Amino acid sequence: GPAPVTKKVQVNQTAYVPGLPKHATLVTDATTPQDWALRNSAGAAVATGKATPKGTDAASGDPVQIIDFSAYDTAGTGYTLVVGEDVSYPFDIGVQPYKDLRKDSLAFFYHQRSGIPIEAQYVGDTYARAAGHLNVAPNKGDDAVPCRADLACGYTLDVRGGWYDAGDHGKYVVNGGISAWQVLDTYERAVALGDASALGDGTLSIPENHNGVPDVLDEARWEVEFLLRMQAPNGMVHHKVHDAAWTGLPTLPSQDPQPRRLSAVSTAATLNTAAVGAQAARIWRTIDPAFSARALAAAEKAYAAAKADPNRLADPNDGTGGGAYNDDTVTDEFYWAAAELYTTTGGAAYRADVTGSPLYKGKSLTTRGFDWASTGPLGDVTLAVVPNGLPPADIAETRSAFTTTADAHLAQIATQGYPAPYQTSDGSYDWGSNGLVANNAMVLALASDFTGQPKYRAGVYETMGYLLGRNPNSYSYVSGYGDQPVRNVHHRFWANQLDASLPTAPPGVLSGGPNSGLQDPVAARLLAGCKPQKCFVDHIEAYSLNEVTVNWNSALAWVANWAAEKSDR
Ligand code: 9MR
Repeated sequence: GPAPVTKKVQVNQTAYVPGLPKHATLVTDATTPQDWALRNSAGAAVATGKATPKGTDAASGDPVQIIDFSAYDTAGTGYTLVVGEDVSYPFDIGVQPYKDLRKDSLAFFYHQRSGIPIEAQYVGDTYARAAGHLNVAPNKGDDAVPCRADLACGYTLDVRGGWYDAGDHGKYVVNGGISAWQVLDTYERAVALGDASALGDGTLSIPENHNGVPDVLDEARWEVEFLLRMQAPNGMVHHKVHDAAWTGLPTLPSQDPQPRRLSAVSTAATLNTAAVGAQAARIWRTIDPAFSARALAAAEKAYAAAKADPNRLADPNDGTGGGAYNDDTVTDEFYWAAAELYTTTGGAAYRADVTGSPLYKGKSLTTRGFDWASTGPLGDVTLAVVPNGLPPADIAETRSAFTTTADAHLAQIATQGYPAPYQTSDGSYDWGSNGLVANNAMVLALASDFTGQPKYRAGVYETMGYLLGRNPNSYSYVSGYGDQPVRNVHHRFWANQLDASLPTAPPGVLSGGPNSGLQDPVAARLLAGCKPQKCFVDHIEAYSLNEVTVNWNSALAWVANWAAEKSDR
């Protein structure tokens, strides 16, 4: 692909929304305010001004000034910002990219489906591929997977289906859970607090788009069914299923020759299935009562099993052929599962577990954000959004925990050169920082829903701007969006960088983003000494920086759907 370009004028490469603040970042050693001009697509200056010096930005190390062109509000395409000889990437003033991204970000999940052919009629010839893991040689099926030899479970499980986690072909209950939950919550939040009319049947290009059920639910159900299949006879749930050994890049799902293996059950996986099973049970209560009942029975059985076996932690060293996804704190998974079960059933025992949890009323919300290992806030979202029988004062307190955290995000953005709501204690950027940033944008969005205050809505689009190009690397971290999008994400099929006959990622896929831990050999070789936000390279082998996963795209999809819904307001 083209050589990477780092601009001096960093913009959201897709669109600034009419009526909202519009900011860009100028990288300059100058200490006096610099003159900028906004040019339209014909090259005429339509606005000018002076940038505001901000000094050296902590997260990027860049000396920056902020350009504020909020006053200009004429919709159009092909605008650029110009400072001296430096010209930004072009951008729109408009809303269409957010409407497109709502669908493209959800389309990712169909591409990631296991156990079903990905058909050209839905994705075009470029992205069509054969089904993976259905026991068609050389592939091994997921229909009768034995446990790892040392576990000696004495049974096999049919765990076909679900979504591949990421660039690999593993399927992990811990991580599948948050991802399915967030896709489902995109719908639940729209029904409860917003507008679900753009999420109906026929809105996505998937096989189920004429079955009378909202497509976003059909897509999530593909994963929920998998989470239910991972349940052992005793109610505990297997942590994950994946290859016995890592495969190389590229490898199509249907060409993966490795044997498949179940890892041990874990309390965390069991609670993920309990949480999502309970959530699915209420969503499908009238749509498909039989599925709803099956999901609830599995969820209740899982929760009881987890309570009886509360410390069965996943093995941190079980990382051969798939990720470990180990997590040594499950207080948050217990809280999340209890919150979902209480919301669905109103049961007194679940209620006691919710209100008795140390995490109750938003106590686990942090400015780092939530992820597959810290799921307490998912329970808070449900309790704050979906009608339930808790005291109104408690629900109000939970909601105010979101606005307090959102205020901290806005305060941070105000200090930054590039708007990335995300704070760790030491300033480091974690593996999957873009997923955390997107989840923090979800907190801003919920604060907007709860209060109606415009500052939170503006913060969501500012954050989208960071993900879509206003960052020190001049990358849109979303494939297919902007003039310099990521093109070489870590993926075994979208491996065009290694094999020109294979595609690049389809539009709407979020790269993991900067990771100051430099946890792969390419990152270690190319980025020693990098400032946190600059620890990034668009390289297919840089799996600790540039992989894609279901949990990061579920965060993107949630926020993109919110942004699309709110863009016309
Ligand atoms: O997203 C996960 C990140 O939080 C962890 O730090 C990292 C190392 O354990 O693993 C990430 O998850 C990967 C998983 O283990 C395997 N599939 C790809 C995932 C994304 O890189």
